[in-house]
Amino acid sequence: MKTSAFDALKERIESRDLTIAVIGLGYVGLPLATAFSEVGFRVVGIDVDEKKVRLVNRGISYIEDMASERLRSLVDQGFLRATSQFDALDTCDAVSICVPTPLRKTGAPDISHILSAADAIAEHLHPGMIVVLESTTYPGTTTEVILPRFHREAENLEVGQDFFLCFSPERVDPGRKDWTTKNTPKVMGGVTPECLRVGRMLYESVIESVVPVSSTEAAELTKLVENTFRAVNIGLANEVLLICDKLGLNAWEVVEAAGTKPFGFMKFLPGPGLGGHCIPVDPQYLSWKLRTLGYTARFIELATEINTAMPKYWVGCVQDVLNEEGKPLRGSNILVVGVAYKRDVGDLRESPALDILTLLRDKGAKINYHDPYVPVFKLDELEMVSVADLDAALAEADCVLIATDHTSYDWPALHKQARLVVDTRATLGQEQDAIMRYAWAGVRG
Ligand code: SAJ
Repeated sequence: MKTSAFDALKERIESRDLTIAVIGLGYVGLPLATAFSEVGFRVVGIDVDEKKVRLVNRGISYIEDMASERLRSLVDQGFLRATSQFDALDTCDAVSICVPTPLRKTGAPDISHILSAADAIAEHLHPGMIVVLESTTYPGTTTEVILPRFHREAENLEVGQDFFLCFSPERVDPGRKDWTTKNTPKVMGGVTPECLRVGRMLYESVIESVVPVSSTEAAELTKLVENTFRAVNIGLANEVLLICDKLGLNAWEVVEAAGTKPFGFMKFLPGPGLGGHCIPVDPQYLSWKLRTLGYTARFIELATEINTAMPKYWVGCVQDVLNEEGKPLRGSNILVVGVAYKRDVGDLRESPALDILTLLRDKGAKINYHDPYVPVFKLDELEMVSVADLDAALAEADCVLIATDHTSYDWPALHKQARLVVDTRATLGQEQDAIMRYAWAGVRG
């Protein structure tokens, strides 16, 4: 009797006699490719970025929380290789798509990377193949966008019978060491029950807990709910800051005190705004999809309004403290400490520090920054370099704005060296005010 595609895949997954393609070798794809090859699968990483391909094939990791040694041994043993050529898919029976899903300038989803990957897979789709989309996207992408592309190219192949299609959202928290690809529970939905069964078999060979849901749409929405939960609660934390500003109270003191409640409360802290390529972006995928259905996701819209207004609030704080010294912001030396979107990472994507620097520059301030994780970057057309001598920069600054609380800084020392500090991260703990004033003895005597 002819072995079904399902049985053939099941057998090859169990015997590890399977080559897996991971499309997109970023902070999600490379750890996933590594995890699959560590349990014995042959893995082909596919990325359009030749530099990433070269580094992987030389066993050099460009992901902050992955050691090169781990990568090198897998590459040397022949378990893992990278290429920019999609025809490698001809020898692959499993494909995980881990490509970026940013926003367009209009604020609408940009799933162009998913479409390119889907079209490439469609050209190489063959019986006994399983495809798992991991990229965060709006509900319906898998069945309404990807599946029709596959059917168009391979009309004779039936999903759930000849090939299998699932959605399983990534849950990588960049910089985190305790929760990894292997031990973070993974939600998965299949286009058909057979798709889900095959997807679970494949992923359970490398991930400790796979959480099945009833459809790919449910899995797509689950991810968006996770990140919308964070964006809305961070928006609430930032509104608590605005409320405390009106009441003359310290927002961190209040939030930390609320955080002592052992149940029914989850602590989020005020900050400079919302950064990263996930939390500011993913909720927009959900609100965009709902608008096409004639519904306004009001919590998402309100959280976005508050979070995106924070850079302007903090620049206003700098203006106010300088004003009390009789100094205009125009012409003042402002040092921004930390520009990455969150502590202990070097990622600048959507970082609110960039908005703060732009606002300061547009108001005529002389801007500088220091960030050990970001040696250089472009602010529009202006190339900015992290100041080499932090002590000297602190001495010259009329005001310091702390935007990212990297753990490498000696915060009490930095505060002592600064003349004025506007601290968006309460780096001295909640007993301090967000706006600190120090008479610098060396100047005033
Ligand atoms: N932020 C605050 N206050 C807070 C928490 C965060 O202002 O209380 C800011 C951060 O500074 C940062 C932004 O919000 O600019 C996003 O922070 P994040 O901690 O959510 O960091 P991400 O985007 O790197 O990672 C998140 C994951 N984070 C956590 O679960 C803690 C998780 O939501 C997703 O797995 C991941 O995005 C993703 O890839 O979707």
